[in-house]
Amino acid sequence: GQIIHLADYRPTDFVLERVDLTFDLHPTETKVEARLIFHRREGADPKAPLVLDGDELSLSGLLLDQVDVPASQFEATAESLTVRDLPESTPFELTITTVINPEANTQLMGLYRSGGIYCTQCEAEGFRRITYFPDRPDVLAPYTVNIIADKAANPLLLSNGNFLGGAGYGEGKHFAAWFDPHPKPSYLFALVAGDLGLVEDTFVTMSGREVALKIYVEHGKEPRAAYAMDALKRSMKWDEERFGREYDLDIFMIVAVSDFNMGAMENKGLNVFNDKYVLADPEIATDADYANIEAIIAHEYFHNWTGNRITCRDWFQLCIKEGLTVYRDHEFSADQRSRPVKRIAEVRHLKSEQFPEDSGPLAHPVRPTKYREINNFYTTTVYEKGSEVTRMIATLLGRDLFKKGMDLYFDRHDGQAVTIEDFIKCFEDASGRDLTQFSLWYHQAGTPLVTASGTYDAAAKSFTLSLEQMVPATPGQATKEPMHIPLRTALFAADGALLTPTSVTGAELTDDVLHLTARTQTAVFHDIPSRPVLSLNRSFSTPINLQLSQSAKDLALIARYETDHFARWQALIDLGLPNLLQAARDARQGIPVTCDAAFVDALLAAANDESLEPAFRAQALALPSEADIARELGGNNDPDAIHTGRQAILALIAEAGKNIFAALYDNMQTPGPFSPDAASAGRRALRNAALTYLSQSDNAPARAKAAFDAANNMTDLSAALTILAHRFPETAEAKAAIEGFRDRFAGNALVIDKWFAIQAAIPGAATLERIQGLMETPLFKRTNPNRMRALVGTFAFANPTGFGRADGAGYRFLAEEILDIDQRNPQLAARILTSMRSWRLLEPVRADHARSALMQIERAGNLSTDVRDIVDRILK
Ligand code: HT7
Ligand code: ZN
Repeated sequence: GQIIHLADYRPTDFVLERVDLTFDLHPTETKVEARLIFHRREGADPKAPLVLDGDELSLSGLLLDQVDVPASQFEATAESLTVRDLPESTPFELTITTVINPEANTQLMGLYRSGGIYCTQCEAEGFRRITYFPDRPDVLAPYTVNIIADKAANPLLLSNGNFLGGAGYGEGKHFAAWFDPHPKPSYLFALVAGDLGLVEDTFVTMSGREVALKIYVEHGKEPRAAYAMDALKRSMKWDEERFGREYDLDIFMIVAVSDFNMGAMENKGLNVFNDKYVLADPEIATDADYANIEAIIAHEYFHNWTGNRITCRDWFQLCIKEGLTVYRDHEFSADQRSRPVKRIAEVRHLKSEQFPEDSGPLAHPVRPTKYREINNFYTTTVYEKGSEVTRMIATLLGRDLFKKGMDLYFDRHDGQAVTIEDFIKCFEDASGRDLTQFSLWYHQAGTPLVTASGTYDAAAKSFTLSLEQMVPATPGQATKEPMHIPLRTALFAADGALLTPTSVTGAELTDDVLHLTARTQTAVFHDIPSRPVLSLNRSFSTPINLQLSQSAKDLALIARYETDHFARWQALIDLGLPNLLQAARDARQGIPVTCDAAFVDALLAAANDESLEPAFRAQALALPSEADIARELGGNNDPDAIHTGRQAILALIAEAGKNIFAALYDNMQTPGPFSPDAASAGRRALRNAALTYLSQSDNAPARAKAAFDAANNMTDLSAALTILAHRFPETAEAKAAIEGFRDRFAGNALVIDKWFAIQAAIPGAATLERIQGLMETPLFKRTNPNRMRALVGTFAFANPTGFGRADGAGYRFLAEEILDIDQRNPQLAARILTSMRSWRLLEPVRADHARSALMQIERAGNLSTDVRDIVDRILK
């Protein structure tokens, strides 16, 4: 794997006019005939050869304008096909034949066969595993696709675009033809064939066209696709109303498959989904599953405009489709559910996933400038920080100018493959604002640290806010420029009333957005009648670490009176965090853990406040995770001490809030039939949070066991099982629940993944042996990415005390698993390996064990480029 540099980008010498593909499907010998019409680009070297990409391919035939190409005119290897002496100015047709083996494709990239279904995954560079091709996103063409296959085994033959027709083909075969008129890059190509059940509906677009909606799932699972269909229709409507985007084909299809490397894929008109993100009913899906399905269905659908109609010029520009589309799906979910609760969940996720990436060895800019393996750049920085950067553009411009900029982007670039610079220019042109400094958010890695302090001058009635920003060094970027940081800001009086200054000097303030643009800046708020309480970075308007020392009293005031509910939640976190950090330190020293009453009181007040929505109250009760505490401690971390300290704080809250939790547990029942709506989900979340605290103060499993026995939906059942397994793993109640759950759901792999994941996250050193035992059960399948992620992934990413046990056995186990997975599925192996990215924050004994395990991987022969890239960067 060589390093690819953004600076080396240049357009192709040949323009691809159209693509005509014929697949003769066979489990082990699929014949692919690709007819490609090219012409030489104006101004290109008239002698330049045509060089096409391949990956593990072998060429079976090559025609130029229907005539055999002599061996002297081309050269074919597994990785490329080079054809020389091509016409200088006239179009020509190249017919390329390859034979590929879908059954043997364990990487799940290109054309593969799983569970009897043929399916493709072409992003980022999978199409080159099907045929030789200019496999890069700036080569766009309309596609015709003919599929021939055995009719009995494959009644369904699907590809992108609109259906042209089909017929019998002799010898028990049949064929179907599809045409996609919208020019697309190869990464959006898709083919699916097999025998699946169908759920159908229709959607009438804003201009009155009827679109056929089809979701294909395993036979018998059709009723479980109803929620996904509903989410799809809501997404289509929302994109019309909010962004003016109408769907553009006669048909939109989703296919659910069980072997898939990621969540889903936005292939034009034919989305392919991990079945985990399609199938739901109350018996098998949690409220979190419903929310994920809604978000991912929306995300892939929204790509039709942000990604498909307008795509990336090269893979460095990935955030132009991913960051923007995540922003769009976040906004969709915020509109469908509760905006503040959604924002809290986003920020929790950003801080627990993206912040560690941005402060560790894998840190990279939202728009990177080099990569060795593009699969390793589908990161939380490109996706989630990319979304935050888009959100900041909306914050800077305001709703109307942001919309004007988006409209301009759609008008100006429809049908093109573009760059971040093109995207930003649309907002500059729409608003007249210079976004040069702002664009550093795309180019500088690292989470900025903003240090703030305020002083009140009673005589002058002014409040002075001193701000300083520092962007930490990251790999390859030692020094940084100051960024444009938009901080939503408010001041409150002692009675909770909002204080509005008559003017602000020293920094621009637009509405409630204070613009920090210099390294240090002092903003003075004038005509403030009394000492104000400062609420900074409301709604998390900018993804920074904020250092602002505030008294417990001030934080409690924000937690009670802020009109921005995100800021209320943040204030509760800020009240609680010092206690959790001190608890970890005390636990390490063997000192008894204590907790400030101000924090406990504020938390219980929020939990008990009926004017707040239950989902918010549940978020307030969910303490920062052990990983969050480790990140905040910042080094020399002992996972056992962090766990012990956090549990002690939980116990103190549980004891103090006994009566409140008991009342909540009784009052938050959701009467009537199950509904996945956000309000009902919020009540369940609050009730299960109460159950967690009650079980802590009971110090006995009876209440959780009763909840497990009474549960009539997966949210409650899995919450109760989690309490039993995590808190009381050695009791008869926990053992019976674990077995009962398995016996009840043994036939449903997606539910068994929950069973695996719950057990993989049981705190403590003994979990490793449990996992090794579970891997030997017939319910576990090594080749399935969902199973691997549920068991090995959860252990490595979400079980600090088990994975990080002091003898290093967890790290050694992971190293061996990574080497094994890498033989079959490098993309999956590399992704799970990123769980080691924060190893340098561990205390020295564990850090040594972690380093040895990483070196064991690094020393292994025949590593994939994917794993080699990650292990090298993590160790550097
Ligand atoms: N655009 C897709 C990202 C993706 C992917 C999906 C499935 C398998 C492999 C993949 N490589 C890249 C999904 C998305 O973000 O919408
Ligand atoms: Zn996406």
